[in-house]
Amino acid sequence: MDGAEENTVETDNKKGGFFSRLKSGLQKTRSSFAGGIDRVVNGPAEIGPELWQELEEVLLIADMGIPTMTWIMEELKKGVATSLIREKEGILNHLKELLVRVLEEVSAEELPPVEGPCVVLMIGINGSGKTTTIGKLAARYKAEGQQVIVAAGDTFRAAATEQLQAWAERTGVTCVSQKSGTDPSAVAYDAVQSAVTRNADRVIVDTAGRLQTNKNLMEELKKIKRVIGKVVAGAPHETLLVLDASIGQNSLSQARLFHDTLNVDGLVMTKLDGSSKGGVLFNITRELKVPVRFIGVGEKVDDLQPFNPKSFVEALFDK
Ligand SMILES: Nc1nc2c(ncn2[C@@H]2O[C@H](COP(=O)(O)OP(=O)(O)O)[C@@H](O)[C@H]2O)c(=O)[nH]1
Ligand SMILES: [Mg+2]
Repeated sequence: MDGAEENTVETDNKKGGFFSRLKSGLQKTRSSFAGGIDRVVNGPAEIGPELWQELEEVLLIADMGIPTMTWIMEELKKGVATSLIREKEGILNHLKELLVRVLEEVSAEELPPVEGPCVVLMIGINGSGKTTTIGKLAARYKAEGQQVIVAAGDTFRAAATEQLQAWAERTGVTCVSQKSGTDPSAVAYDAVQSAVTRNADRVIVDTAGRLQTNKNLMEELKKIKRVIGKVVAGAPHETLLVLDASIGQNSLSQARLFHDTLNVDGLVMTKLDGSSKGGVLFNITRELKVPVRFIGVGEKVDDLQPFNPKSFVEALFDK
């Protein structure tokens, strides 16, 4: 652990258990993945084919995916060949460094300052956690002193609008909505327009998530993007794809579809608390070259955390 990392973890702890919440949120992945690595490294097999095979299995069970698993295994073997890794215990540290490297290669850039409201578009399939994440984000930005407007762009299901309204009420932000069945781009347009008029700092637009293979949905989302861009130049400033970690590798093909059509800027990985397949996060980052911006580790308002590669890997392996 280097100095900077120590510092992060320490600050996290001072901030009232940010790190320990991350740790407990990752419980299932921790026990299958970190626990599995631990068993292999402390098991009877010495460095060699048997040990490598055991490690491969652990990586695959955590849904790391074959390309990422293969890369990690090659790097570990290289580490042994160049004597960077001299004993089994060295494998763990090297593995941690590799995992951080995967995540940091595509780390998120700070958004340049925005003229007028910053517009965030949330996309993803039904049930991935869009509306919940918007509620959590709204609360977070409000606490930072921002004036936030949320837009009920999932007009496909009446319950979706009510759900967002409930979050808005609870967090004390404005919700712009129209009756169910309205063109979602009209709702988005209204919300961004009203943010300009009121000088609001941020607009977060919810969207529908009927099956991603449905071409209409992609067209609908593209239209929302276009319409928003007509109100505020450069908007949406951020398009965030929300993915459910509990579905593991299936979220990669989903992510590809959305990214190909809509050019995703960042990922929100939800339900890490209910998943033992958290390893998928490494594979998606590496395959898509899109950074994870936030992770969801529970259903409560403060169960959304900005993503930090070092803290994430540290929390996965922390005893
Ligand atoms: N355990 C857990 N549940 C979550 C998380 N994020 C969302 N959910 C739940 O997932 C379900 C679907 O979320 P919702 O926001 O309605 O998804 P949407 O259809 O994409 O808008 C709800 O029951 C949420 O409470 C998370 O990080 N952890
Ligand atoms: Mg929703």
